[in-house]
Amino acid sequence: MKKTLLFLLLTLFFIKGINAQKLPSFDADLGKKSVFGQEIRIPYLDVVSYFGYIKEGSVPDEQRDGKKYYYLYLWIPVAAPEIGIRMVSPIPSYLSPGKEDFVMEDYSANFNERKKYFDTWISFERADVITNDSNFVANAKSANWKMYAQNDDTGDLPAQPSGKKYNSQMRISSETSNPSKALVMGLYRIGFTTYKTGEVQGSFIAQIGSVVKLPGIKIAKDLESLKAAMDGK
Ligand SMILES: [Ca+2]
Repeated sequence: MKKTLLFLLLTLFFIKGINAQKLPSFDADLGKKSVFGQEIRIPYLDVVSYFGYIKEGSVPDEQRDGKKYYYLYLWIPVAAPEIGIRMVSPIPSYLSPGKEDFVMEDYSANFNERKKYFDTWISFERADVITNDSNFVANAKSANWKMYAQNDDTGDLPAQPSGKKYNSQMRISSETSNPSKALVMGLYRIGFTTYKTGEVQGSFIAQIGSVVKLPGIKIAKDLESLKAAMDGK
């Protein structure tokens, strides 16, 4: 009896310990309710993670409004009613990639430097490319991109080592009445840079949350790698 109790207490302690070693739950807007003045949200059903690192002297994918922009390309294989995007820098020491997670080569190569961080700023855009065929990369390179949303800071995520809550998070709802802002199947990209004009350097974790399962979702730092991943190579 005593042993059982001890076991239960230890298990509880262990579970609580694990829960304390996680990012906050990534909750959806969809189905949000207010009960007795308290906001209740349901966590995203599917959350995929990308572990990355931008090293010193990296060449950005683009200069936009004087800012050094990097992209993560996403293939979203099914239409989604809502998608959440968040980015945390640096990657907290208690997080490491799981089997399902996407990992950038530079993340593993710069593992010892993972405490370096930047003030994240993110955007989410969709390309007018909706089919995966042999022209995918060429089509994607000349695609038109539609801006869906941008975010600089959120109070929902842990503070950066500076003590400032400068990490980023946003939720995007599919606008069914406006086809140009619908979350249809196709090619998307998360743009990221730093709030102040300057160098983007350090480790980051990007997460994509969805209220529906996204089987076959792929994330990659360039279009060629994305195409290879989409083709299962
Ligand atoms: Ca920020």
